[in-house]
Amino acid sequence: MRPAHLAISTGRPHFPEPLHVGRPNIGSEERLLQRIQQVLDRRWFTNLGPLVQEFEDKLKQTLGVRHCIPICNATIALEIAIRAAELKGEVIVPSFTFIATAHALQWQEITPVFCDVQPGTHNLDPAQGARLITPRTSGIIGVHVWGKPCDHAALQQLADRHGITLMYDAAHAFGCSLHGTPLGNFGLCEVFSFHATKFFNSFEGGAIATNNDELARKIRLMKNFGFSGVDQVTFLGTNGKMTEIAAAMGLTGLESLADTVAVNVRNYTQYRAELAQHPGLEMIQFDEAEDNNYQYIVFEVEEELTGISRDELVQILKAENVLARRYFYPGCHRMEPYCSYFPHAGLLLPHTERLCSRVLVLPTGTTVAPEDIQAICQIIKTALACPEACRAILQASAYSLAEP
Ligand code: T4K
Repeated sequence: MRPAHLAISTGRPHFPEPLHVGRPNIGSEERLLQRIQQVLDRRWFTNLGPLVQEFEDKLKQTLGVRHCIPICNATIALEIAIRAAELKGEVIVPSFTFIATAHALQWQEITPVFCDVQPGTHNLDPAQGARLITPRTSGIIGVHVWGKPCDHAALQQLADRHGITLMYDAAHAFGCSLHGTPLGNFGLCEVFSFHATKFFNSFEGGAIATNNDELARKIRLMKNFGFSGVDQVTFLGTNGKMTEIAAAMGLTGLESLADTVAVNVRNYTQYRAELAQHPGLEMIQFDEAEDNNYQYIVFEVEEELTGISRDELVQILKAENVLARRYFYPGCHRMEPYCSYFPHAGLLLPHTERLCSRVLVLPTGTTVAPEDIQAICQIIKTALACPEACRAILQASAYSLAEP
């Protein structure tokens, strides 16, 4: 059988324009523009303006947490949280995460010690974490990958046993819960990302949620150069402030959060109905008793069953103008500077290595229509129906994973 209808055969992509993972959701453009007009009229653009304060209040209410401090992005938020928590030496983190988690440590000359993940959840494995603790370990940063909560009970127990700090990179996890409690309430603090590609965004942005008043006090100082009064600096600080325009976008997005999640659920359900029964395509599952944001459509591609690799599927989709992603390929431990520091780290990370070669993330969000998903699934099904022919065409053609 030949893949007669695929672009790798015809040269004509199904989608005339690229369909991206991570296309931003906007909410009401009218409300956003009203808020931006107010910002311009007020001529108060940053430095804890009224919209940032309102955003902070709404975030706190949404999460039911004592403090949720808006920051210019989640990477700076992680750096500030790490410094405020006085982490040093070594910190245990997964390698299966966006590079920012590791960089936020290394930037402060703290060594990220890469821990493997559990194959079912894609989250930090507490049992391996326990084996990585040394006298230099000061903390653990769990990452709620895809918004799925880490095994908090086991990680907290581990941290308590060794007298070290537990915090979370909750970049993916706004609007998600564990045992009915919103993420943002666990560990010493949790860091959210409101980057444009997140289901809820403030163009760029992030926030640090904590129930610890003293930590919150330090974070507020640190994100504003350490200023504790006019002309008075009492702390080493940086510029982590969120702008009014970012808060305008965040406030607008919060108003339509439930609608955005509803679209994500619809898309998730459609992908699952179309593809999840296919041997070798395993879709990431969420605990439906919890709140989930369903912002990532994640499949694991098992080549032994599909006959086609994840990377070949990405190439086939790319030819059709569907820009699927291979998050978090190749894993932090295979990127600089970590691969130079720890060239053999992969030996301790078998599940991470396996996931990095199998995970396929497909487009979702409010810009993706049901008919788009139907077409994407049809492309995948066609490719899976004739893997050998697809591979032969790919090998003989110019299609590649390299950037255009
Ligand atoms: N921790 C974790 C676990 C994270 O996942 C992240 C961020 C962070 C920490 C750090 O948070 P921030 O400091 O960024 O707040 C993207 C995002 O840039 C990054 O924020 C996100 N994780 C990561 C998972 O995805 P890339 O390298 O994939 O970005 P890029 O430019 O390739 O964009 C992704 C897709 O989104 C493309 O297909 C294009 C599309 N896109 C992107 C932008 C910016 C749009 O359609 N419109 C846009 O405005 O990292």
